[in-house]
Amino acid sequence: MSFGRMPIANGFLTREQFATEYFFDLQVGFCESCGMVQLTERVDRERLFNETYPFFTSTSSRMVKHFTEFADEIRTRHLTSSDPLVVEIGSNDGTLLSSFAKAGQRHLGIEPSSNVAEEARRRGVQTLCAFFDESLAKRIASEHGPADVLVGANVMCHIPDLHAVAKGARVLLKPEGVLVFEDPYLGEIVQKVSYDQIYDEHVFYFSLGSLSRLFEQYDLEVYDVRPLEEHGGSMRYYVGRKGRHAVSSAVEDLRAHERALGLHRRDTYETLRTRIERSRDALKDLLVRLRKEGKRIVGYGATSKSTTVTNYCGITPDLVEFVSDTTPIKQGKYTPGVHIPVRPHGEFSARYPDCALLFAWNHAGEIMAKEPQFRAAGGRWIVYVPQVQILS
Ligand code: DWN
Repeated sequence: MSFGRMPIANGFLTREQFATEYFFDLQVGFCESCGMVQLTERVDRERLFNETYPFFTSTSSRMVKHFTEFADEIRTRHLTSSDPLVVEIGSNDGTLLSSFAKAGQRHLGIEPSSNVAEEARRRGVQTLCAFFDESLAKRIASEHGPADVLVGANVMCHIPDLHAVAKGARVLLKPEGVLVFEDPYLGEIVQKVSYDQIYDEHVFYFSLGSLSRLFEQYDLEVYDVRPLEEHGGSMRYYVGRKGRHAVSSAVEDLRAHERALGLHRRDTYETLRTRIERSRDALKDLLVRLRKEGKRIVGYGATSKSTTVTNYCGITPDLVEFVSDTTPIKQGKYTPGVHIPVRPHGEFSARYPDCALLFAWNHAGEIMAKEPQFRAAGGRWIVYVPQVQILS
């Protein structure tokens, strides 16, 4: 399926940069032989992850709590040897690893965006500014010894060469070591029509079926899975050397669920395409109608995901006045492609709009809990996942 020309999802820019903005064709395809859903054109990784990367995990208090709990799970379930080592791929601002740093446990973060890597170091998290692959895994193993856990949160789906990660995991992990990672789950994307998960950074949209086929090439297997609510519906996968870990019943349950959803069938994605087009039309029609009625609409959360929504649906500044976002590096800039101004949250609360278009819908619980005054002032939330609606 094609979403047309797209800018860099996290390419928030200044007015002076409009003329040189980079665009590419955002297309996603389904491979019938390996079962993977993935982008068919990729953007160079250095364009995406560099010293101006604007996403910091710690901007959401719910995600900070989530990663504290994830760290606790890793510690109790997987770090049972003496003086264990945990390595995180794509460690961002160190939100997950800071738990290990505080506890004085051996850890190492691998983060290619230097600005967020620097933030992690400031928090006391040991961080290497690099992309993870087999040769880096060899280097880490020789300098630090083998790892007990290799972890990735919302990272694996960003890595074009998954084979390099699988090979790296084999090189770096102890024989009983575990690769544990979580990413947005394809089954949720299909069920919720959350097509905004599709953008340049997300090269892959994983299912258990596609990952199992990938890992079996390296004598690795997914031996456990855990569904998560984070990021609109994610899946945590536990991967180890084949035969080293008991395979949980959750794995077979998820296989059955995927068969029932038809994730292995082409027609599932043809139906999804139609549902995405309907969602696009419904959202655009709603915004146009509200504007004709004289309503002010402001976006909430300048997410990467919103770049797909605004550009694919044609949501321009005449429909959405500005987008409120708490991330300083995004404020004062414009959203990619459609160039809606990004403003600090203070501008949202100083003069509430009639409607807030919830681009950060994956943080809906956290956001709505802290915005009771918007509702009290008569403001209404517009959401588009799982369907386009004004919340009553
Ligand atoms: O995979 C990825 C995920 C994990 O994070 C990356 N490729 C990039 C990023 O995706 P995203 O930008 O879609 O993530 P979020 O977490 O949905 O972004 C939320 C945005 O909303 C941030 O810019 C912060 C902002 N925000 C806000 O203004 N007020 C967030 C909260 C919770 C708030 O209360």
